[in-house]
Parts: sequence; structure tokens; C-alpha cells
Amino acid sequence: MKIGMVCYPTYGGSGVVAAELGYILGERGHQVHFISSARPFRLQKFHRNLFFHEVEDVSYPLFKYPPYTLLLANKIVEVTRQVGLDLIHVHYAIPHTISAYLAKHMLDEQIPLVTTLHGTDITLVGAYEEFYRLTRLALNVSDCLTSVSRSLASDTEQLFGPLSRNITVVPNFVDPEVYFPHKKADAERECFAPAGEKILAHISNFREVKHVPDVVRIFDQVQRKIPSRLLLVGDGPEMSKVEREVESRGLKTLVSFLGKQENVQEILQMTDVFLLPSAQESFGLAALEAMACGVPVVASKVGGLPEVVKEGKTGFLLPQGDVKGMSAAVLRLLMDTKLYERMSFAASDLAYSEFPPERAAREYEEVYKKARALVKGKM
Ligand code: GMT
Repeated sequence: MKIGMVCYPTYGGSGVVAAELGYILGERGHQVHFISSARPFRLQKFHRNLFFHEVEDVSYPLFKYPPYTLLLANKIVEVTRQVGLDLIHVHYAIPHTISAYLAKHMLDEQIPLVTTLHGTDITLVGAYEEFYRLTRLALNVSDCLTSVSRSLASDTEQLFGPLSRNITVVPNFVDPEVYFPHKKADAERECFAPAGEKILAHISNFREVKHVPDVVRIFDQVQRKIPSRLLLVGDGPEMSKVEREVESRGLKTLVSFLGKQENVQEILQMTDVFLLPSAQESFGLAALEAMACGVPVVASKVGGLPEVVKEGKTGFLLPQGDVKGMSAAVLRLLMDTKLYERMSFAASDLAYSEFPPERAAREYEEVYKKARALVKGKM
């Protein structure tokens, strides 16, 4: 098939999932045409079946902001005409589904539209008064809807139901050839933990929903009992708040800010415990990547996280905001070598057995088939 894949190019789970899905579909013989404002950051390797089409800005004196939604719609039409797309698969409802819907109206022939919901498009953006009706429209005009967890499917139905389509759950996945346990030799850990300290890590886009200051608070409790270091990976609007939290606690020398990183597996492979104290998380892809690297996760028991992190088996889930409980969970892990090894092994084992990329690709292919049949039926 020739698939038009629309996604955000920036650091964030939905763009990662779209890019990695593209590589697997490309391997399975599909042609995947990415359409976005910039090359998705995980779409760096060349593949004979993957293509990138950039939505370019136009500047016109009357536009305060270039109308991205319209430019994207136009690009989808252009690519469809140029290469003969069989289907459009958009990641993140707003504004991508709306642009694709417009594109469908500008095309002479019917083209199936699949929308994958990733979480914040429903729970945050979709909940804004200004976007609620548009999100509802996006849900109802997609030929097929998928969500990355059961929790997100049920949140969507609760917030926007009744919908004209069922939501198919296709969980995110992890590539075992990239994410695997590889405890770095002391020499490699040394630059972050020179005295053999334990390493805690957090990766996100530093938005409010991630509660990164809680990561610092948890780390503070832990380092009082066990010599440890904290690696903070990513950047975003909450960064200054996080820096203040680090400074006010006198932790500057123990915390490393690594900024945006592409090969996060290298960092995860030297991490002992991964922290994700988010207020909401439809899936928690970073937690899955950590688990695949054999890193137990301590996280909030919210959204889809219980579908990824198995409580007491691959990590610990605590109520959101329970800094004391999360610190105690990290200490428990770091103080009990047997428990740690058992959880570390179970984490990668479960990541591979329950979230294999091939299965996700097959499930998306099924959804594509269904969307095409639905559209054919309408003609
Ligand atoms: O977490 C973010 O703010 C980014 C967002 C995205 O779309 O890039 O992440 C969402 O999609 C990811 C991939 O499906 C999920 O793993 C994240 O849990 C989800 N984030 C939230 O629900 C907060």
C-alpha cells in the first residue's frame, strides 16, 4: 500500500510512534509518505520505502500566523495526486484529522482516513472549549479510529461519546534491536556517576502534565539515603521551574541536564531506575523504552501506565503526587539486589513479549484493510 503518514515532527511520543511504524511498514513492503512541517526526529535513517514531504510555510502580510491546517490539507492533496496514496494515517487528532478531512473533500476520489489518538489530543487539547467540537468532528469523520491504550479509548468514549466508530486499541511498541539491556561498563557511567553512584533518569518534553519537579523531589529523598545521580533528558516549558527546584534543594552538582537527545537507549542502558510521575499518561512510551532496556519504572498510577508497567513486577505504580511513596519504591529497588534483578529481567522480558513491533504493524494493517473496505462500501 501507499500510506500517507501525518505526524508532528517534534520530540514527543506520537511522532516517535509514527516514524517507527513507518520503518516497520516499509520493511513489510509498504510505501510510507511522511507529511509534516519538518522531518520527524526519529526518521533519520534512509529506507527505500520511506519518503518525506515537507509542509512549507507561506508568508503573506495579512497572515499573523501561516494557516498550517490549510497548508497541510493542501500538501496531503498534492502528495495523494503525485504518488497515488491509498490511505491517510494521521497521528494526533488536532489539527491533523481536520486537515486530512479537508483534503478528502478536495480530492476527486474517496481516500480512507485513519486517526490514531495518542492521549493529549483527547485529554488536554480536546478538552479545551475551543477544540472540543473540532475534536469531536475529527473523531466522527475518521473512517477508523485507533488509540494507544484501553484507558485512552475509554477516556475518549467518556469525553466525546457516543461516536460513529468503535476505537481499536493498538498499543505502542518497542524495537528490541535498539532497546535492550546493556549495563554500561563503569568507565561509561563514570562521567555521570564518578563514584559509582546509582543513576535515576527521566525523559520527557517537560510539559506541566509530566510533573518534572516531582522527579527532582523524589531524587532528593533517594540521594539522602543512597549516593545517586539524576539524568534529566528533554526540554520544554517547565524547564525553568525544574532548574529552580534543583537549585533550591542544593542538588546542582548531582543533576545533569542532557537536553533533547536522539539515542535515548544509550542513556537508558546506564540508568538504574526510570521515573515518570506524570499527572496523565495515555501510554508512557518512555517507560516502555526504559523497561526494554531492563530498567524498572517508578511512575504514577494514571491513564494507560498500568497497561505498560506491571505493578510489583516491572516497576511500582503510586498515586500521582505521592513523592514519598515513589521515593520509598525507588529505595526499595536500589536496596534489594535480588528484587532489582528480578524486576530488571521481567521489565525487558515483558516489553518484548507484550509490545513487539511486528504485532503492532499487523494490527495497523488490519485497521487499514477495514478502512479501505468501509470506503469502498460507501462508493
Ligand atoms: O507526552 C506528551 O506530552 C507527548 C504526547 C505526544 O503525542 O507526542 O505523548 C502522548 O503520546 C505518546 C505516544 O503514544 C504516549 O506514550 C504518551 O503517554 C502520551 N502523553 C500523554 O498522554 C500525556
